[in-house]
Amino acid sequence: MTTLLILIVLVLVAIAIWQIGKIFELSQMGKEDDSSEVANDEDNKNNGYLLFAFLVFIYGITIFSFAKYTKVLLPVAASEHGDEYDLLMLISFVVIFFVQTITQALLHYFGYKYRGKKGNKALFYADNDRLEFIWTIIPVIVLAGLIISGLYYWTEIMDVNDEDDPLVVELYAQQFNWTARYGGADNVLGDASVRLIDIDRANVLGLDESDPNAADDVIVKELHLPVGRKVNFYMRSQDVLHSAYMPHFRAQMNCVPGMITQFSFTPNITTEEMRLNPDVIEKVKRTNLIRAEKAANGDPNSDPWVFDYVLLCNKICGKSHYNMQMKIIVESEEDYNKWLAEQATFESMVMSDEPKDEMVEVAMDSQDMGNENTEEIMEVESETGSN
Ligand SMILES: [Cu+2]
Repeated sequence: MTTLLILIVLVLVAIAIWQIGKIFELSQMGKEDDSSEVANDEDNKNNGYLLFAFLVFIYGITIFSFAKYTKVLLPVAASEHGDEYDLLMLISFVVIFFVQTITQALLHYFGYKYRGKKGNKALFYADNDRLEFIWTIIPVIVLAGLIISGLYYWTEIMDVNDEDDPLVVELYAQQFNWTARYGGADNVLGDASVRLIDIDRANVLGLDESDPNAADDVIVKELHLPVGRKVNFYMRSQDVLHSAYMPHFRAQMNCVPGMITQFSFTPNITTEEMRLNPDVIEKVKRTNLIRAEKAANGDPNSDPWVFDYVLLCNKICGKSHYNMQMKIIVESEEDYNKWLAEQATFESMVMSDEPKDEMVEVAMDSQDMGNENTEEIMEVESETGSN
């Protein structure tokens, strides 16, 4: 409320100043030479120089951004297609950077050179076929190259097929957490539908208990992937649009309620290896410096951070969207198999009468997560006193 009142006061003050200016202008009318309102050569020259000042400003801010912020970019891609993806990005950036640097300089220089001068008359120049040909054909060639190579990589990356015995994983999105499901020993996902979700029986993903493929499915809250093996992801959403975003693997796919979307990639750098990457080491160091400062002030979330791959939600899906994530661990085939063997199957948790504590925990987690975060947000809101 206070903010609104201050804003209204500021607007009223601005209007008052403007009106006073108007009155002053009117009172000066006829007293002096009216031509003071028309730009003269001196004004045009000053504006020409200001163009150069602006040019220096945009080049300066570009250089500054490169120097200061390139370090926050993602480290090297951890998937096989990632290098191609990054190359495409790099080519696009180089082309845009080159063209914009030159055109901005020309634009501002000509703005200065052909500034208004008393007695100068514009040249009537209808057209020039050769010039038009040049500035049409160059963008055509460059854009066609970008688009064709982009299409080539796109079809390659988006081709989800069953070649090379891919690992099958389902990513299940809901407000505000992720659940992963493995096909189990047969590597085939059992049928599932949101209509079959039974929280009391801890069937959180709505697996079809009559489908024999569902029995050995493994449902987990942490995604483990064997390095060097292709993974086919199948995404589902329970409620609203989410997007499974795995930035380190240069992978993203929307999760749409009522349909299954898919993406495929082969992770090629393990978590342990990535932690030794110089860029990652630097990033961890910088982050932990900030965290140490927070710890000194007694702020929350100040524990030292260790790098991990992460699955994020990249569609604003509600209050706790910002914290909708799941840890991804890329490890050797051996470690992966060991981990998977330790996980309980759907059958042992839900379909049999065995104790199903762990599964209930997963269900409880799913229920709680949103609430916890909601409380956090409300706390932050009340602290900052926003309204
Ligand atoms: Cu989401």
